Order: sequence, then C-alpha cells, then structure tokens
Amino acid sequence: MRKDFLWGGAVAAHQVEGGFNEGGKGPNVSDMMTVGSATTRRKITKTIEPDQFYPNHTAIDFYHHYKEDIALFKEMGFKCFRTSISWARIFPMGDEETPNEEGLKFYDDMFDELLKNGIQPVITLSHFEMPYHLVEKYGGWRNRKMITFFVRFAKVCFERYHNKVKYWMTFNEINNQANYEADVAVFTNSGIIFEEGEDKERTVYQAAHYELVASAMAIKEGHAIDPSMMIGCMIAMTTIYPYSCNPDDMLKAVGANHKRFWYMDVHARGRYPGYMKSFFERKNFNLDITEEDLAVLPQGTVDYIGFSYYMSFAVKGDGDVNLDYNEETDLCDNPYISKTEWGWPIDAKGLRYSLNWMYDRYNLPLFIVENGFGAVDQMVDGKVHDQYRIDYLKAHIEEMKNAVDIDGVDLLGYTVWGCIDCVSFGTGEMKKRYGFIYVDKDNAGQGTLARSKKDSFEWYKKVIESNGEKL
Ligand code: BGP
Repeated sequence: MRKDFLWGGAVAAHQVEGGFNEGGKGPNVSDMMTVGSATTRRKITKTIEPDQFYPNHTAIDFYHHYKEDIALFKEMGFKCFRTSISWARIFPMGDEETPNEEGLKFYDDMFDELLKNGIQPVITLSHFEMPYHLVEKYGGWRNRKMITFFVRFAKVCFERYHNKVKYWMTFNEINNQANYEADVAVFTNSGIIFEEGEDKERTVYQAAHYELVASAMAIKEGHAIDPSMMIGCMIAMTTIYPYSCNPDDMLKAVGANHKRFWYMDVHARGRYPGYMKSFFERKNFNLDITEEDLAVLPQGTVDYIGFSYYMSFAVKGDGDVNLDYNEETDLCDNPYISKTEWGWPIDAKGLRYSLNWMYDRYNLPLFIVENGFGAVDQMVDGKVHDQYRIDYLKAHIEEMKNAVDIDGVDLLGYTVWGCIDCVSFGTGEMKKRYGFIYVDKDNAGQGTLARSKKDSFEWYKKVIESNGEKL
C-alpha cells in the first residue's frame, strides 16, 4: 500500500449533523423523510408534519459534537474524513444569489478542526441534501434551472475551501436512481416527486443528464479556481455478475452493467456511450440534450472515481436482444454468497473484481469512499463487541490489498462508511449501525448521545497504524 494512503471514515451531513433549522439552514430533501424499516420504505412528506418523527432533524448532533468526534477520529489515526457540505446550510432556499455566511462559517470551523488534528476533509457536494424549496418550486432536477443553482453552490464552496479541501466529489451515488421505481432514491438524488401518469423512466434520464452537465460545469469551474483540487464522481458500485457462463447470462450482465454504470462513462470520458444513445433513440425519449451540453461534458471530466461498495448482484439472461434491464425484476440470488440482516449480499471478492473492472475501463485513480457493515449492535457490560464488523471489514481490506499489490490498481484511499453511528439512509433507523464509535440514541430518537468505543475502534486503529499490514 502507498505510504500516503488515505485511511479514514465517511458520513454525510444529513445523517450526522442534526441542527436541521439552526444557523440559518433551510430544509433539505432528507429532512422531509420519516423513518422506515428493512421492509417498509421511508415516507416522503411534502410539509413537515408536527406529529411525525424525522430522524435527520436531530441525527447524532454532530453539529454541536464535532470537536469531540474529531478527537476520536484522530485517536484512531484517520488520515481523512469524508462528509458532505449540506447544500441548504449554504443556500437555504437554493435559488438565492448570496450564500448564508453562518453556514459557510460552520464548515470553515469544522475543516479547521480536522486539519488541526492532521485529518484532511474529503467532501461531497450533493449527498441527498438538495434544498427542499427547489423541489417545491422547480420540480428538482427535472428542471434545467437546477444546473445554475448547483454550479453556483459548487463555485462558492470551491472558492471558500480550496485551501482546506483537496478531494471533492460532485453527486453521491448518482447512479442510485437507475431503479426509478424506488421513489426514495429518485427523490433524494434528484428531488423528483412523480406526477400522475408521467413517464417516470424518461424523467429520471432527463434529470441524470442535467446532473451530469452540472457536474462537468462544476468541475470545469473548480479547476479554474484551483487546478490542484482533485474532483471526482461518486458511484454506487454494485457490480452485476452473470448468473452462469451461459452466453445469454453473460450478455444480460453486459446490458445490466451498462444501465447501472453509464453515468461513470460520461463522468470519466466526457461523452455518451453508444449503447445509451441507441437506448434513448429506441425509447423515443426526445431528451433535452443540447450541443452546448455535449460540448461541456469533456471539459469537466473527473480526476478520480470515488465509489461505495457494499454488495454485488447477479442476473439471468432472458433472450431479450436489447439487453434491457429492470432492477426491480431482473436480479437473482447468487448462491455463493450470504446476506446481511437487511438483505444486502456480502461479497468481499466483488470489491477486488470491481476495482479491476473500473481501473481497466478508465485508467483513473480510484477511491473507496464507502464500505461497511450495518448491524444491530448490543452493549454487553458497557461495550459493543462487534467482531462481525471486524470480520467484514478485514475480508474487504484483504481483497482491496490484493487489487493494489497484485493487480496494480491505483487506489487513493479507503473510508469506512458510518465510522460513527449515524442515521441509516435507506431506512432512517438508528438501529442499523456501522460505526467504530457507538452513539447512545435509539430508533425513536431517545438517548444521551454519549459516544463510546466499540471493539472495532482499537482494531481499525491498528490497521491504520500498520498501513493495512495488521488485520
Ligand atoms: C449509501 C449512501 C449512504 C449510506 C450508505 C448505507 O447508499 O451513500 O448515505 O447511508 O449507503 O446505507 P444505509 O444507511 O441505508 O444502510
């Protein structure tokens, strides 16, 4: 492993900060979601209902506890800490011209605290935190105007923090709306609430196009402000295996991976791949894609590929010559791997496979910005003994090292998701925990918020100290 390898942890502002209406912040999309569970989706409300519980409103109150939390990250030896800048702290409505100084100051202080402790911030610009006003007034990313609002926000952040932040990402898991039936992912990524009778599929592809243009424009602006900034994308890397070596399964997997990862092709190559152009034509989408849009894409390609890795999937062929893929219906169980309590397949070797796949395809540096194990932790005699989490992380780090040391992949760093317990994005629960640090707060929002170290805390500290040698 390289000497300057960026070991660390990751969270997102909305899942840790709380303080949802403090410091001049406006409500964002995640503030409008109630709690769900492994089997029920979170509910999206259009106004904040007083009788509903919104877990993100208070989260783990990182907004007021960040100094204490950063001290613990330092104790573990973190080299970097990934979080996001909550868009609605900077532009509470999203469409105003002047940013909110109090919001900017909060991130200045937090980044200073990190840097003082030898930890570099790694920042996502849009991690499910679009100002809700943009949903109400403009329909979110279905509207081209969003490009202007996002680029303005990105520019303000780059100008303000370029001396403090080197690594950036534009949109978190931009491809996690490929499954357009999963309203929560579409809503959080693009701020879209579907209208009766609308062609959902077309709407989602249109929104994705505007996001990709906005990302390219932001990267172009960022590089003009400070060329030393490394600005990447962030992809949910859930690689899709063919169920077998049956050529139909093989081809179906090609089609499925195209549909899931074409976003990465545009981010990295600055142009639409042939298979997407033909798909748009076949579907008669008539998307609003202008010559100017196509001209800007290659001017804002990414410097590296950031990605989350939790699981892999499998598909069986169905003889469809178009290789069309529907995430709701086409995936099948992989008999070789087990699943977590939340039904997430566990596949450490898939991480090595994915690293190779992306590096071969783009030849760009990679950054694992999320990987981790969500579980219900029990306190026994005042401590969480989370050997299951250590086992999961160890297996993934081993495969990551194989990809680097044997396969020659250029990897910048590894940040463990939810390094401190936080609100689950998928369910809004607190009981689905990922942290090395336990936070005393339950699903109903009750608890002292006290932080305590789990067994994995000491383990990860040794991993970092030994640069991945001692697992
Ligand atoms: C990714 C998101 C994160 C995060 C993580 C774990 O999809 O980028 O925000 O929460 O997954 O998911 P969950 O919280 O649903 O377990």
